[in-house]
Amino acid sequence: MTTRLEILSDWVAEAAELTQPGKIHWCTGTLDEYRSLVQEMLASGDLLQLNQDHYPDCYLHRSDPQDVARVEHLTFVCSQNELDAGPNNNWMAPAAAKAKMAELFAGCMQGRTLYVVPYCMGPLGSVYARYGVEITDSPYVVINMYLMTRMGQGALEEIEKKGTFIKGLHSIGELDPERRFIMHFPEELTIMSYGSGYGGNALLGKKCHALRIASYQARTEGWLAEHMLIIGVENPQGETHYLACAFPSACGKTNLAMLIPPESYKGWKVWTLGDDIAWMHLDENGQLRAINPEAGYFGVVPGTNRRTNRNAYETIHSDTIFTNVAVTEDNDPWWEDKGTGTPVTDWQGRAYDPANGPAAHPNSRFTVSAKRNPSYSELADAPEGVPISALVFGGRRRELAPLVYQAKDWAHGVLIGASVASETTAAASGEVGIVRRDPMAMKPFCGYNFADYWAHWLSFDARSDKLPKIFHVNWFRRDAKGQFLWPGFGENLRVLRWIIDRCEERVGADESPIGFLPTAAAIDLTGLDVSAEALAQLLSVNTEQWQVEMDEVGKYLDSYGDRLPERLRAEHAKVLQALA
Ligand code: OXD
Ligand code: MN
Repeated sequence: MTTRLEILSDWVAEAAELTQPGKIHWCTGTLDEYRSLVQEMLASGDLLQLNQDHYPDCYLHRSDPQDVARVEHLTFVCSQNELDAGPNNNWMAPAAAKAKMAELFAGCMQGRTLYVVPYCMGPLGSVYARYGVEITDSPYVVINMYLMTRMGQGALEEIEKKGTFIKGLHSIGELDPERRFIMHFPEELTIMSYGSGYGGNALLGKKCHALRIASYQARTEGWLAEHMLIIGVENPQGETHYLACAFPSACGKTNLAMLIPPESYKGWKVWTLGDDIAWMHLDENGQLRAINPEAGYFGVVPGTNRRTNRNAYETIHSDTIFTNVAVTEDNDPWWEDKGTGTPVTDWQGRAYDPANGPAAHPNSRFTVSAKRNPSYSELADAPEGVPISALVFGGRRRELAPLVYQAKDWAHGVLIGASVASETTAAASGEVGIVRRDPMAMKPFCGYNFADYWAHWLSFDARSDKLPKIFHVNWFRRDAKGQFLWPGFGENLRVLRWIIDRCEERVGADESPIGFLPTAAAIDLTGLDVSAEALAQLLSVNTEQWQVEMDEVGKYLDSYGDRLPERLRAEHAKVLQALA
């Protein structure tokens, strides 16, 4: 197979000339192709077979121990003008970045196969879908792209019709952290990634294309590419509302995306449309509609069990690629808090010894098709997407942020999004409990200057009077003894219910300087062991703490200098004034 699209065949020829592969393989995206790549990887030791009776068609990949996570310090946005990348990105001049990458890529695929992976982000043929081609020398990347995107012949045909696509060149190189860079050239719709085989660094459709490049395109084309899950919440009357929610890492995003309603919520159902990324467009009526550009999940494994996320737990019992988990005596995959089994071999393939740390890497992952999820919504494949009723921001805050509050209007909601912050957890290296600013949960993923990004968000209320309402949630508030005040997980549906009732104007609210709060009786506590006092604490606003917070937010916004939109500054001033 090859292509009739000259710019594509020329680019592949140019990449081959540079990287000197032994072979070129154009991916068709069939199940047979997937299976034969799996067989080759089993033969080469790149994949290990797991217990096929317990975990049919599940495999384990062990990555290089130095290559287990995204590398933000090696990730660059190479716009012509440094200011366009903004203080939120690492920047390198495009010419210097290209020279550096050309040196690294020179001859790097000798003796390897160069795979050409045409892929589609979003339902194939949807007006909201966008296309890309990843060139890679990693069969692990190819099989992950098969599960995570609509890849192969169908995507290629659409690319040939359109004549444009995002170019992504990737090589695992020597897997040397000293020779590793993830470069984005938003103005040229190009990505170059060298030296890592890991998830967000190497599956270029995900963070690199669907967030960094897409956020840049979205700004020029008038839409939003966001780090948000998408869910449908169906009530016993059969009405479904769609919500898009942004959370920094370690805030339970995948769990919320696959929420199972509590016992007392008979007749309620939560449908998953996406667990990580939402692309949102205004339709001709001014309704914001969302699609999930992805077709699969690349989720964190540790902590997944029947209680925390039964849907994910069931989803990953077949047709799953595990990366960096441990294995049991039965050759089953194992991870911390799985709730069953005992590890015998750790993620690096060593006999398990607690002295070496956790058995599964804390950032070990599952890759699986979204269609395997018991709560998968068929509308994830709808070309027109789903209408969004509410946008929800969240963070992990032991104090300060109430369980839920609502923005006063769109511009105030943009300020709330820009102020998102979360405490670091033990899951990442570094100090625990430090508050990090992560606007819209996009800090590592916005492909241009945050100041321009906020201006873009602010521009939407001039274009529509039917925009979603904006909310902020915090599942992690604690009492004076350090105990969580809210049980979280499935019980979070009680909060989503209030959010939906507000969107439908079915309940009133208390106005406070930071936004609208639920009245004391508005959060349903039936069958829940949360006292009225605990709920009052969960919903309380400490003015002094909020003044300190807003001062911090002000300093953070000021670090964007002149480019910061006046309107955002004015929103900030309004909240400060209300607190005074
Ligand atoms: C992810 C992330 O892997 O946000 O989804 O880091
Ligand atoms: Mn993510």
